[in-house]
Amino acid sequence: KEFVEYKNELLHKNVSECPEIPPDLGPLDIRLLYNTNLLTILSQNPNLRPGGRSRPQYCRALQKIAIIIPFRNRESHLRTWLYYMHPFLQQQQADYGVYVVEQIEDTMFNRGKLMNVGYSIASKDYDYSCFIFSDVDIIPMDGRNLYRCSKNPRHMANSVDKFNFKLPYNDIFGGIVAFTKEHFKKLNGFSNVFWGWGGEDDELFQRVVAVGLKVDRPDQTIARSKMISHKRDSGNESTGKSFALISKAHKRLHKDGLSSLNYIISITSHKLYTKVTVDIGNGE
Ligand code: UD2
Ligand code: MN
Repeated sequence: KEFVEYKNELLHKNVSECPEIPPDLGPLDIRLLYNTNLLTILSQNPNLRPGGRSRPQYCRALQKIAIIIPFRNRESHLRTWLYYMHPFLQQQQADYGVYVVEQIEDTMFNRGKLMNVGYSIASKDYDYSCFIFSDVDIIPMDGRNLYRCSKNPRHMANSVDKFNFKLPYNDIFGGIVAFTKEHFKKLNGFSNVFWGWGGEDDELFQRVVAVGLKVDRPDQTIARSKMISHKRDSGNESTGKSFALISKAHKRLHKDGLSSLNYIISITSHKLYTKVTVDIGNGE
């Protein structure tokens, strides 16, 4: 078996590069009420490898993409995401892996810290060059919306139905963001100190600015996406502390983030994704 894998690797190195723009992409019919189950998704994605990995068979992808999803108690959203996104990413000829980072314990949710954990685990798994940090509840409506990194950090949730396909404010940086490995390291990842809802995304934007980078956004027509409607989760209330934290973002940049990450972890390889289960504490 190992020999077969080794041979496959060698063969794959020799196939030609994939085109920058994959063929046959267009608008998609996304119906979020669709209720599916994991077996259906599995049968519709026969070529997935363990841990929710895939890569194009007949060409070599230009980027290796880790998709990091912060998660707790959103099973039905995750099923919907997997149902749409595995075919979507394969159609885009992506070389990718899906990492669902689940916070156990019913302490306050910490989206930023979960993203950092996902980055650090995925980096050890494969030679990823691009990291896409995505909420579990956003589904793109057009195949031409390439899930890729670009020259600058990219905000990809710039055309969500919930906000009437507009930016609710100029510097919004939530929902889905894509970073090259180099850029994510440069800004020391997300802050780890945002517990509860809100602010971690705005802080990340401040970090991008502080290290002198600019933000790209995809074309707003092509980037149209749906967010599954939901209430605020319990355990993810707003603490009201974000605003004060963000105003000091630049002071924490180098000491709070990837450089100060601590957690207790277990990793399970599911067929549709790699589940990273973490205890990230409660901020004390
Ligand atoms: C906005 C942002 C989101 C984040 C949040 C503030 C957009 C489109 N979205 O979304 O990225 O910045 O505000 O923190 O700008 N989650 C769980 N379980 C929980 C709580 C959260 O799995 O109990 C995960 C899940 O992936 C979810 C994400 O965290 O999609 C963000 O939480 P949200 O969906 O409640 O936040 P929302 O929709 O207000
Ligand atoms: Mn949401």
